[in-house]
Amino acid sequence: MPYASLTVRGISARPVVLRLKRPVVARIATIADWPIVLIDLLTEEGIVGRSYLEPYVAKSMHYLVPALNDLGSLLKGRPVSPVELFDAARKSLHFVGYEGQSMIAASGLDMAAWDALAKATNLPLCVLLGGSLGPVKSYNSNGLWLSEPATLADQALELRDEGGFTGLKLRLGRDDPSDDLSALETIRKAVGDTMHLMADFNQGLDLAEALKRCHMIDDHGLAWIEEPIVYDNLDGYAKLATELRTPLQIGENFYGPREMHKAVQKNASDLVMPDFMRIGGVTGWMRAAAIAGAAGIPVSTHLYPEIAAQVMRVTETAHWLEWQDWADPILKQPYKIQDGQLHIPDVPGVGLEWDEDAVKRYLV
Ligand code: SMN
Ligand code: MG
Repeated sequence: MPYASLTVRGISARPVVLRLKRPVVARIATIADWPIVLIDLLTEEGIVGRSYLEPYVAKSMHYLVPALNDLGSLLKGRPVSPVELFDAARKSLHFVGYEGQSMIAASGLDMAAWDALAKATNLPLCVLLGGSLGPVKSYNSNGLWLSEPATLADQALELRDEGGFTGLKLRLGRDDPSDDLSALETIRKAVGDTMHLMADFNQGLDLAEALKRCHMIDDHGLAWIEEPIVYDNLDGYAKLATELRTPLQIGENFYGPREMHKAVQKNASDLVMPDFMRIGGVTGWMRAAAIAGAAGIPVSTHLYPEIAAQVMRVTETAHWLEWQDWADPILKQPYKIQDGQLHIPDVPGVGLEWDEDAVKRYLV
């Protein structure tokens, strides 16, 4: 039978804002309300590809939603071939620049296109990509923000028990470095030596401070130290990576695989963790994962646990999936965590369905 592709009809993008159970309190921002853009890629054949974007800043949805609608009009009538749609979307925004909102919109489109294609072939996305259904090792990133160190022991246990996790991420960058040390020690005492602990400074330090403060925690057996300095100071990262024994982790701010390639060439980190709305969705991830695989660098994911689980099943140097349940309130069937592993449902595509009653409540 000849191959009949799906045809793009358009994109529907809806902005919602959810209240976080444990607000983000990081060195660079406090976020209590979490913006999400729900994307439906409509096809002439009736199949709907779904994805979402989490752009941190609610106001940015004023620009993202029209950008997605524009991509829908631009691509109307084209076959749903995700790599070609992604490249067409990128080229259409070439003069705007390759980073920022332009990449974020193209990434949202890309993830929805892959979902549509997988649904059309009746396969889970990880199977379409050449892998198999199965669990993915995850750490819990739902909390341990910059709160009072004494409160963190109970929270760490709570987070561990949300899904039998063997890894937890905490945030560092309090004004007084000794408060960071107490936070770290309190958590370590509560969860014991076998727990993998990741520590994220959220770009909060300058290089001189980072050298000092990372050395202070360098013998704490951390799984990694993440983003101590501003994300694009790759020379600074290369210096830190040389100085520290603890693995250095960066990548949630790589805009596309080429930016990651630059970081790899500069030996800017020991580990990488691209984010799906910045690396270029599934297409960008596959290209970036090939670079990391060739360089022998372990790859972890950032946000978007559902897409993350699918691609980690086919990622050569897959390391840790970052588990966050922040989109769960608008999902009909959130993914399940068990024994510290995320389980991919046996359904065509990615398995994202919106809970329309919840969407009505949170629509802005
Ligand atoms: C992060 C994620 C989401 C909001 C703020 C900070 C963080 C991470 O950098 O790596 O989870
Ligand atoms: Mg981070």
